[in-house]
Amino acid sequence: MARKKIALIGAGMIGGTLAHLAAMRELGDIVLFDIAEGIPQGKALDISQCGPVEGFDAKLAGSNDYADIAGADVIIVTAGVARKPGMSRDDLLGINLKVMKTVGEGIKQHAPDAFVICITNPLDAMVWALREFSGLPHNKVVGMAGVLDSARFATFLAQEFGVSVRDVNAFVLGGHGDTMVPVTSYTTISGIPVDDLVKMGRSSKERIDEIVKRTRGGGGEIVALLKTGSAYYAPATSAIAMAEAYLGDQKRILPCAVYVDGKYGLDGLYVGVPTVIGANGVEEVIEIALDDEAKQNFQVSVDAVKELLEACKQIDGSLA
Ligand code: A3D
Repeated sequence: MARKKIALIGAGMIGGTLAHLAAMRELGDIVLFDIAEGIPQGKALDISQCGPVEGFDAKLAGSNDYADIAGADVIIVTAGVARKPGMSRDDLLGINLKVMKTVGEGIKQHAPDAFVICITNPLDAMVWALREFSGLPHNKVVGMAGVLDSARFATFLAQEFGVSVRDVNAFVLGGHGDTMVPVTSYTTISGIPVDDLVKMGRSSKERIDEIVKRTRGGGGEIVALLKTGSAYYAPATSAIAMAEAYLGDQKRILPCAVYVDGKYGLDGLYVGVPTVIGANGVEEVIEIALDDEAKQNFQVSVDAVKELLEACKQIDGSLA
């Protein structure tokens, strides 16, 4: 069987980490694409030289030409800029929207059969725009945020309860950012709901509320520490888990930013919900019952995503 091909659009901090992880796990041969000349080539060469030490078989190539992504099975998009001091949210939106346009057109022309995972921020708007510009089916274009957000939630909960991260199953819904909805009633430790553990006196509502708040601000906490960029190890690992679910037809239920039409009261919006990922991409959106508080929070999140989409449509008339 031919080896799979993974194309990484954007060879920055997350792109480089993705390439390293994908090579170590032998997901396939890897193409790093970027508009910056030399960066994707240099990273590809550097990572390929890990091969003899790690013992992985993966060919890596760097490119500035979209033709080189042809035939990719999975594409992970991190191209764009991060928000810098003095830059408004609309400035960022305008810049990354243009990037999504060129990336979407590149994918449409050269790799229309790929499963595409978008990471570029603002996530819920960019994954929508990328789908629009690429014209790929909705089930083949997803956004990575929920896996990362729930990993952050799980990390903090494992610390709080003094248990292994492996036993924590954390549940996060909604858009990526301040309005995300960590749902404690569906968050369990070895099957025991966190809310029950609180009732058993193993933590308090106040402590869990603090953890929820810290999870919502999880990206910002890392930006404040790094000062020159944003998180990249955990975002890359999270996207690789999604790619593996697709490539291995694993039918994993992962929180992803997907196109929701007819569930959660939505008629066609990209937002974070539990999703079955398998060989057909998004195979199912799972609609769970939400309590009143989660429902309200989810609505706030949905409204924030809708506001971003309106701003995108103002900037690029072709999206209206
Ligand atoms: P960075 O290291 O700056 O890499 C971005 C790369 O994109 C750079 O190498 C640029 O040269 C390249 N680039 C810019 N324009 C284009 C273009 N038109 N075509 C191809 N490549 C281009 O950033 P990063 O890797 O740290 O982060 C990438 C993105 O992920 C940013 O938008 C972050 O905000 C976002 N991010 C999202 C999450 C989520 O959970 C959703 C988490 C962390 C970062």
